[in-house]
Amino acid sequence: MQKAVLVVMGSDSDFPVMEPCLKTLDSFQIPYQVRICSAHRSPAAAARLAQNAAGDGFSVIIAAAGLAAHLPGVIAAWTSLPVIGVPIKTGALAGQDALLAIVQMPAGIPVATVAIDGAANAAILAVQILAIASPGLQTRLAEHKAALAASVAERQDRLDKKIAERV
Ligand code: RP5
Repeated sequence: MQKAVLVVMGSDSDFPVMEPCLKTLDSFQIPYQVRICSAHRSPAAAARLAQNAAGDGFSVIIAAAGLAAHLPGVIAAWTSLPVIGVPIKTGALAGQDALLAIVQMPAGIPVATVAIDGAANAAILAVQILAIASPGLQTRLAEHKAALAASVAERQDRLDKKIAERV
């Protein structure tokens, strides 16, 4: 598969939160690469990574960072690929700082921001972007939604049983 996702995180300390992102991409059989890169500690490398991403064959970038989380915005500044930002819950403000830093991009440079620690949703959004040009991925996304609907029906069954046991 030609199209792929570049997953960038500000530190290896972000990896535990980002593992569901990789698992979700795996479940859709999406090829990806993971790079550690910091807007503050390695700004030149961050710029290079973003500038080269399209030429390296990537179609979507997921960028995760905590604290004063400039990484997704800096990446978005250096590429025209869609960038999905994941605010990481860490530090004194528990991810609220990262959420606001990532979501409040000035007009002209968007970052599609998911919830604090929303790693799995970042992956699904990336798959949805790739699926625009892939009927196969569209089918897999439809199956994903059907599985979600089935899980709600199972929850209803479990709740019905619990309520019946009470009386
Ligand atoms: C951010 O600072 C990283 O994305 C991470 O969430 C946070 C803390 O990084 P470390 O000090 O653990 O490397 O740049």
